Amino acid sequence: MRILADNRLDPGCPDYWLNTAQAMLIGPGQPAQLLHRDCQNWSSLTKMTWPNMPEVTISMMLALDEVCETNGATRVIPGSHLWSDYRTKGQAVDTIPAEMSAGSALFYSGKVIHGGGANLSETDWRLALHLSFVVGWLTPEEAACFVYPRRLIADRSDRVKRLLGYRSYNPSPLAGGRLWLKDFDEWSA
Ligand SMILES: O=C(O)CCC(=O)C(=O)O
Ligand SMILES: [Fe+2]
Repeated sequence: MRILADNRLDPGCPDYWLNTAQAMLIGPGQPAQLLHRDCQNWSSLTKMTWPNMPEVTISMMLALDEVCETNGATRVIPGSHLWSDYRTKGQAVDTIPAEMSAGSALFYSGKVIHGGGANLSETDWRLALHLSFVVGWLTPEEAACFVYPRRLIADRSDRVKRLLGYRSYNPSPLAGGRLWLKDFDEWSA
């Protein structure tokens, strides 16, 4: 994931950060999620830049147990990141299920159409983790620095702290971002 993020997320801007880290569980009988592109969380940018939109967010879906078509595997439309009109939603019939054994992962561009599948089973939960990053010049969906308070991350590296939102934005490719600034010094309360 790190290699992908380093290479794909606006390589001129190394300062990407955590967007979401969630368990994504789909229970028996749950209907399919609407098909969508994750980049449309930042819909103004999508509107302004599509079809030449830079890669601003990438995601990983990690299977914690077997994930199959019947229990709600993520459905994807390969190639939809290249469609000329971002408003084209695609049809269920165009999707394929990303079936995985436990421990496997699906990595996908924020520009590709996808959605959680319907869980058609009677008892089988779809157990997966979702992790996504977003470039440092956009605001993440989750406020990670409140989810992971300072006492939990005190011993972590500066890189991990920055990924979790403990940082000001610094676009310099060399600096790799700084931690929070106050009066232009590192903030260390
Ligand atoms: O649960 C899934 O398979 C996909 C979830 C998803 O795409 C999302 O929440 O953005
Ligand atoms: Fe999504």
